[in-house]
Amino acid sequence: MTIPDTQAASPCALTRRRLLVSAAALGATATIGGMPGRARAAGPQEILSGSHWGAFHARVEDGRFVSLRPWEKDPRPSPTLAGVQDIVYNPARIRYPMVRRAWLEQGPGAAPETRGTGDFVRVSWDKALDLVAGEIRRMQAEHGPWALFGGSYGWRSSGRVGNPQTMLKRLLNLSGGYVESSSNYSKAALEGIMPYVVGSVEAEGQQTAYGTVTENTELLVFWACSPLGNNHISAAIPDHQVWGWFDELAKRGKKAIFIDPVRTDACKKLNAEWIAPRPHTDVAMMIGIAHTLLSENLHDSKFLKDCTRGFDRFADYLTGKSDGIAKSVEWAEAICGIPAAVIRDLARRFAKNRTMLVGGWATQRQQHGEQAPWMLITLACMLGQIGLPGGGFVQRYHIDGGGAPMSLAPPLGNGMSAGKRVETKPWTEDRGTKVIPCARIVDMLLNPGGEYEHNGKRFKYPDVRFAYWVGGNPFHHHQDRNRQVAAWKKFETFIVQDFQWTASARMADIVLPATTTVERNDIERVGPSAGVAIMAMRKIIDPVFEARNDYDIFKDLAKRLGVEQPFTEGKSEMDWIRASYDAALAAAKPKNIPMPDFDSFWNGAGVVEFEVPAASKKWIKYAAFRQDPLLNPLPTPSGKIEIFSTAIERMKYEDCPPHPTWMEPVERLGRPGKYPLHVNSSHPELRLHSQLCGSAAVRKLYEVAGRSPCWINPADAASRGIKDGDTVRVFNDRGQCLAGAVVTEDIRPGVLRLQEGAWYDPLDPGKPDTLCKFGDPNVLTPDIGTSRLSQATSACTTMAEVEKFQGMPPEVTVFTAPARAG
Ligand SMILES: Nc1nc2c(c(=O)[nH]1)N[C@H]1C(S)=C(S)[C@@H](COP(=O)(O)OP(=O)(O)OC[C@H]3O[C@@H](n4cnc5c(=O)[nH]c(N)nc54)[C@H](O)[C@@H]3O)O[C@H]1N2
Ligand SMILES: Nc1nc2c(c(=O)[nH]1)N[C@H]1C(S)=C(S)[C@@H](COP(=O)(O)OP(=O)(O)OC[C@H]3O[C@@H](n4cnc5c(=O)[nH]c(N)nc54)[C@H](O)[C@@H]3O)O[C@H]1N2
Ligand SMILES: [Mo]
Repeated sequence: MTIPDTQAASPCALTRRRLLVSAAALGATATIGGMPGRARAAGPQEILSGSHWGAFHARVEDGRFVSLRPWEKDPRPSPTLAGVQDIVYNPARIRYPMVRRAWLEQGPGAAPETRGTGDFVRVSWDKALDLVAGEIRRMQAEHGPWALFGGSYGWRSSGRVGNPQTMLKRLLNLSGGYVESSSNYSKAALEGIMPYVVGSVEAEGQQTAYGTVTENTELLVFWACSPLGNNHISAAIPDHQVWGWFDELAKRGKKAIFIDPVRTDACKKLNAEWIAPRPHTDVAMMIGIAHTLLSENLHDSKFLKDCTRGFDRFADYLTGKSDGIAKSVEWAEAICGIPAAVIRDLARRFAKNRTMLVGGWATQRQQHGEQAPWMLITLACMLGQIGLPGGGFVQRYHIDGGGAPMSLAPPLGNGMSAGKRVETKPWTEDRGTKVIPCARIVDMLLNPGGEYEHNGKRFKYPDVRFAYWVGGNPFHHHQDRNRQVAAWKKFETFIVQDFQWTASARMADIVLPATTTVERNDIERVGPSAGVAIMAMRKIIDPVFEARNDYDIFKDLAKRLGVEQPFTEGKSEMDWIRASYDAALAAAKPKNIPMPDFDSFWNGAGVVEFEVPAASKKWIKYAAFRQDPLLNPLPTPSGKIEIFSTAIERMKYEDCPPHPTWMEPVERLGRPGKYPLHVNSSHPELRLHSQLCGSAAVRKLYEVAGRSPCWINPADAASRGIKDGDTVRVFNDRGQCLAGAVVTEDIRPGVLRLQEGAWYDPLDPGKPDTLCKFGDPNVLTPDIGTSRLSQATSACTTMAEVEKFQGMPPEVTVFTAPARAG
């Protein structure tokens, strides 16, 4: 075995050498030096590791990660996996610490209009860390903890220990405090409303097992849900079990309906019925179905009486007793565009069959997004099948394999905690809140001291001047890009720590290059819900260029801020990995679940698999509650599912009434407005948000005219003279972007699909209304809260127009480092 020279000097390489000796002495062959599969002789080596896109064997030659192949136990490897290698050696890689020139020469806050122009100066790591630590100290001294934003949201990488967001919080907590963010961009409206309805955030953990549905469900309804496309990835390491489930459903010819403006892969796979209402009108359509159930006496009065509260109030709304408008199928048709007869027929079929309503989350990422999940559950309550095998509702089949049966895998430890908060200055009420809803960040920047409402209370925005972002890409995930670019000028200092030149990194004052997971060690679960295995994510290669591990960066900052000991607790990264595994081991022991000790695990196969008990495969959510709602109440005020909530009624929010309600959004398809087309910014099959967008190998799989694809129905394309493969310009009053036209019958007329996560590539950086050259839908989306209840993102409330781009389209330049930052 040869150890490349670059590694020989590292402590890790020394450990490997020592292990090599002992492994050889024991006569081990395949397992050498913590690198199972490494051949003893010089030459290529293979290392097993994992990522958001799957587990894989990495091939290493002369210290370079040259290729990968999927883990043999992955039943359906994602085509994106190649990107995991491609992003390591990539022209968009951040090579060195960088500082924006004006900031460096003139100080914090100088010439904010040069943010994003790419005018960076390379500095040494020492200098960069001095600047960052100095800024944290200055902010705390001149202002106080309310001036620092550490709520850095984002999906980072897989890995239990290498969580840079926890590290950032720990550093900022130990060194004076900061402003935090709450909830997420994924399902904040659902998380806002569900505690009032079922007493928990609901769409977490084990859902009714796939097998239960296969065996018992007669009619499977996917409502705004893309169960294959969205299961390519996972927060941990995906096991892709859902494909096996779909094979089985297809084999059995399971009856399924997909209600979605897009005909998804899953819909095609099951050869299912496709119903495409106008986007943003699902609540009206569901209410129409509910009206039929009530008027035709198809609802389950016993279930409603025993297990729910407030149906009578909702029934008065359905019939029009409360507001004078009967919510008939004809009323619903006028809103959602689906013929009344079809809506009525759906109601009858739902009631006649064992029906499972499977909700996705796009409909709650819209203005009034609280209503769709609430109404889905209300519909399920009326059908009365909640808690029966294969009936009721589920809101998590499309992510992290939510219906995969839970294995015996014990939970891994989470590495370090966010630590103890030691505030430099007392945080008085006039300084504003300590926690903002994450999607309200731009409102916060534009209105320091401004008041807002959230979940029944009033808050005040703090006066933030500094932000440090790790593991997230706000110039992908946030809405109304141009408003955001303008608001960002408020920051005196914006720091981004990432491994690639995302749009956010380009907007930074200080850029710190981090490693990717293949350049460090970590540990993770395979199959998050099911937890079929625990896997070592072993370091594959040494850091590329001057990239450093997040842990080492934060450790050095902690040292500069005088908090190194409380930050590290004297532990190395490997000590934290061991502690994470040992937590699982400790949980497994009393249950007699077999697991090797850490050293055998790490130096051995690097993967421990777990059994799936038979009972898990038949798991039914809410079964105990249904069986005896008095003995097993839900943690709501009534112990039942609340179709009417007195707690919400007390808030008096006209944008979130006390029972599910149809409310017109600010803009939607089917209502007079300036722009005629709905923009569907659903999640990309072949990326995780903006992650892997930097990979040319993966982009090749979907790019059109060198840009992100824009799906358009043939009718809409023809009336605009757009042909498949054309470069198009999508625009509204908020912004504009280019994209590549895909003319397809798989999208409903009146709807465009521009998948989220396409890198923002401004033609004229920092200028309002500049053209994004690659296809970021968030130049078009509005930055408004769903309601005062949740204050979640309304990304899916967007209308626009599209035209064929005339002239020579500008070159896409976002996939290489800024010219002066090479
Ligand atoms: N229009 C529209 N917008 C949306 C959505 C939508 O449906 N429509 N969806 C929203 C949703 S649900 C979400 S969750 C958000 C997602 O938004 P984000 O989570 O911000 O998106 P990611 O692309 O996953 O960004 C992760 C970033 O972390 C970096 N990173 C990865 N690993 C590491 C690491 O180890 N260390 C460091 N320092 N950095 C690392 C990556 O390079 C990348 O830049 O987007 C939201 N935005
Ligand atoms: N491959 C891949 N998988 C992912 C992600 C990713 O980036 N890539 N992101 C992950 C994350 S963080 C999250 S939060 C989840 C997101 O999970 P979701 O929010 O459920 O995912 P989306 O893809 O935005 O939307 C799901 C489906 O809803 C449809 N839809 C959109 N608007 C409407 C509407 O108004 N009415 C109806 N009936 N249907 C509508 C879309 O066309 C799409 O097919 O996905 C996760 N899975
Ligand atoms: Mo998300």
